[in-house]
Amino acid sequence: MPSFLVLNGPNLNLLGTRQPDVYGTTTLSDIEADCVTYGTEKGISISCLQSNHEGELVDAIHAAKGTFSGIILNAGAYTHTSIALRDAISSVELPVIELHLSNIHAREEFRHISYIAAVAIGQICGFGAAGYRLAIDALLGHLK
Ligand code: CA2
Repeated sequence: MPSFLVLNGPNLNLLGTRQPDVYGTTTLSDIEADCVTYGTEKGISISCLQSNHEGELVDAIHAAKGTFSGIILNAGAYTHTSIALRDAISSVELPVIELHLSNIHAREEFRHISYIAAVAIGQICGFGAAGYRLAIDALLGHLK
């Protein structure tokens, strides 16, 4: 059975509590529960982790090697800054889908740059919480 890690970065623990106009009203717990439910329907084991700390995200990516078939990563603001996350992804050689709730290309210019994009198999952005299901389908399709 394939197993996916759904990894969320800084401030995403605040989802559903503030800025609903940008990030929607769904909480991270809702999203994580829905990922597990959708994974079960598709025959995928899903584990979820959120951290506000760059090094913990790096550790989670390293630990995913040998445990998970792939990673769905919303790196939050670290997307636009973190060479460490990019290097971690390159080092584990696991398929990674870059995910964002908002359309980062339609927002401030600093969000148009992603250090993750070049080492991800693809990017999903702008579909809100529904993007996580899209990412599960995309990762599953990639592995088949
Ligand atoms: O659109 C996304 O998913 C982002 O990864 C979210 C990040 C942002 O820095 C990226 O550019 C795009 C920010 C997450 C902050 O989440 C909050 C949720 C509720 C209230 C405040 C922040």
